[in-house]
This record gives sequence, C-alpha cells and structure tokens, in this order.
Amino acid sequence: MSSVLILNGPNLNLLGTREPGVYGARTLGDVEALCREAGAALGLEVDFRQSNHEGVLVDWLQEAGAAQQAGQLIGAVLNAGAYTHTSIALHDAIKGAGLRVVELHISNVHAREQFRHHSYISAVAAGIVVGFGVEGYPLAIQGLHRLAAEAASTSTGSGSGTGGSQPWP
Ligand code: CA2
Repeated sequence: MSSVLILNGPNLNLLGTREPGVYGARTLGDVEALCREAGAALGLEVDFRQSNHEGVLVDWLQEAGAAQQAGQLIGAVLNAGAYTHTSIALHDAIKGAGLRVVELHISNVHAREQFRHHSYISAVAAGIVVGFGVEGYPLAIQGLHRLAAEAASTSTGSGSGTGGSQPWP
C-alpha cells in the first residue's frame, strides 16, 4: 500500500487550545483523524507527524524523498508553520530530496501580516492549499494523490495530459 506523509511544524501541537479565531477549535488529533479518513478513501496509509524542530523536519523530508523514489510514498503535505517564512533549510531539503510536496496553511496567510506573505516552500511545492481551515488537509491529500497519479501515468507514457512540462519531480 502506498503512503502519504503529513508533516506539521512548530506550534501546531497547540491547535485547538489557543487562537481559535485564526486556526479554529479542532486539535491536531482531530486533524490526524481527518487525514486518516481522506487517506483511507484513496487507499493510502497515512504517516502523520509534528515537530517543533527544524532539523527534525529536514531529516523527515530527506527520508520521505528516499521513500518516494523507492515508490513507497506519493509525497508529503507540509504545514511548516512559521518555518514557512524563514527556512531555507526546508526549501533545500525538499529540493534536494526531490520530494513532491503540497504546501498547506490553515489560515489565509496572504490576508495576514506582511511577514507571512513570503514562503520559502512555495517555489519547491507542487501545489499550495491556503485558507480552508483544517479542511484543507483532506483537500491537499486529494490534490497530492492526483498529481502523483498524473506523474506516474506520464512517466509510463500512458497519460495524455500536459504533466511532462511541470517543474517538479
Ligand atoms: O495557517 C497556518 O497553517 C500557518 O502555517 C500556521 C503557523 C503560522 O506561523 C503560519 O504563518 C501559518 C502557526 C502555527 C501555530 O499554531 C497555533 C495554533 C494554536 C495556538 C497557537 C499557535
């Protein structure tokens, strides 16, 4: 069975405990349940993780790239939290690992402070889901699944789409 990795960055363990006006009332455990349901509907095993540490996220992205190249993983949904706006290390890890990533934000970062408008992840992401609340997680899994299926059909020559010109792996 193929799997999908869901990676959550700093402070997302606090989801549902504070700032419900921005991030909603659901906890990270609730988000994991949403992801497991969405993954099961697509026949995917869900590996759901959170870390407050940049280097741990880098390690996980590198491991995920290797698993994707081995055909075990379709890619990752990444909510890098505030590291989105600061981390060249996460950018380099995604690029270096050749990992298919859908960047996700619960809030609409573009309607918030200026410092949240720039993302180091977007340039190396296959797609972006922003501002749908925690319901964005199942949307991101569905989008990632579709992109992986398109890439597989393009690489076997059986697809008729335009995916071959996409700048991601
Ligand atoms: O909207 C998102 O998903 C963010 O990635 C969340 C990050 C923020 O730094 C990004 O700009 C946008 C913050 C995650 C912290 O989440 C908390 C949840 C509840 C209470 C405190 C923090």
